[in-house]
Amino acid sequence: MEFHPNIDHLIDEKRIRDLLTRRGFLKKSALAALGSSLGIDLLAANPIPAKLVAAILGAVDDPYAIIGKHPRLTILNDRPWNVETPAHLLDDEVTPAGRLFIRNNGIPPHQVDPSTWTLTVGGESAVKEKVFSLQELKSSFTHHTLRLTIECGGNGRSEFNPPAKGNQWTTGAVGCPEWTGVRLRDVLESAGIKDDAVYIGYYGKDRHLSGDPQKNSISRGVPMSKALEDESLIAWAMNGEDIPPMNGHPLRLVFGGWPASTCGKWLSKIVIRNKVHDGQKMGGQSYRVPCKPVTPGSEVADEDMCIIESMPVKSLLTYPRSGAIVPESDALSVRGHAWAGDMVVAAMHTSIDYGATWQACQLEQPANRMSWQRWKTSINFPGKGYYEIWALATDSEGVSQPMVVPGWNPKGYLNNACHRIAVKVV
Ligand SMILES: Nc1nc2c(c(=O)[nH]1)N[C@H]1C(S)=C(S)[C@@H](COP(=O)(O)O)O[C@H]1N2
Ligand SMILES: [Mo]
Repeated sequence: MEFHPNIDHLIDEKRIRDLLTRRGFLKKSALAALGSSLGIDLLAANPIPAKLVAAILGAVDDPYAIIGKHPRLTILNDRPWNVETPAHLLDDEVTPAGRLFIRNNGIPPHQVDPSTWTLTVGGESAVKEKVFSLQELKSSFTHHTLRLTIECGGNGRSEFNPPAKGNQWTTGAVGCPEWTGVRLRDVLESAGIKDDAVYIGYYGKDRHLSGDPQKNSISRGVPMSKALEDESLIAWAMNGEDIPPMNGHPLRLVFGGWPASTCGKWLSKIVIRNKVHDGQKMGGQSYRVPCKPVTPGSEVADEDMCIIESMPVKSLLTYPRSGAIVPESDALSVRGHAWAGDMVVAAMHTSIDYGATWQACQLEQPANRMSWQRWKTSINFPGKGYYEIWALATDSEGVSQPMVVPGWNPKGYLNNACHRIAVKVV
């Protein structure tokens, strides 16, 4: 049993219908015709019965089949694809392929042939340029499998005021799959790292939205210190299978805890740089925030913007889903995940009185560094009524999530405010 709380970011049937009609996947007239063939007025139905949503999606060019994702993910944009995951669909400890968000900046490569795919390692601070086939990469270096949390720097953008342009991510541009690949460090060292190396940059095989083959959609990177960490991977598998096409098949970089924009998909080249990498979306306002706090709504000069590195502490409440109706007699089991960039999460709390009082939760250790951490608790409500449950994580340096949207910035990055869900106790 569920109700529809207005604090919700969740996609419900109404939002699916709105999305379909607004985005032109399905015209209103087609929806009406489909509805009458199913014996129901779909335009009036609110919510659309869940089992009909699949039928509706099947009746159009199913966007979820095209992108290979769970049909309840939220499509924010289809050119390029930007798709996020409602919090209650992120309940698994290891995020399944169908539930990992998509953040594309350009057009993914159409035909990927792993047998001819190559990775070039070069750049002015590489001793020599090296080219690896996928097979050589797999056979030349030790394999590592790690759970690494990737989160878009713009996750949470929709809550900034004044609003920030860009994909209006709510809470779902995050996931923690299990990645298999080789250490970036091992591969860089095989090419040789010159003493003046300070940064790496990546290039991928997706194309710029304009179609211009000279332009990259994105080409970012990380400082050498991050590149050389044990957990920095060049991965070809996710959850023991090929990486899904929209998430970078056949090869991608994975840096846990940093903006996922550093995790180059459809990876074809890595450059070792003697300066901060200057590829597409490294400069200007992209993936950068004001170096000093600014008044909401200000314009900030490019030279006053700093590159985002390790992401701040954050958590999600993944069970129950917002809108749950709970019997008064039962204690409610609540759970979610928490993560803290390069650090670990040291404590987790929940509140049912808008942050006035907090109760400590059980918190598990990460499976490995930079994996999100499972937290759980049991809540006894003082009586019947409407409640919000707030989740608050604290990192190993004692820094907690803010309860309101923090640090306004022009592009709406780094919103790590507490996640909230609503429940009714009856
Ligand atoms: N080649 C390439 N790599 C890319 C991107 C892209 O558009 N092209 N998007 C980046 C951004 S901004 C993010 S948040 C992550 C998203 O990873 P995902 O789509 O697998 O969730 O990929 C990063 N790597
Ligand atoms: Mo991103």
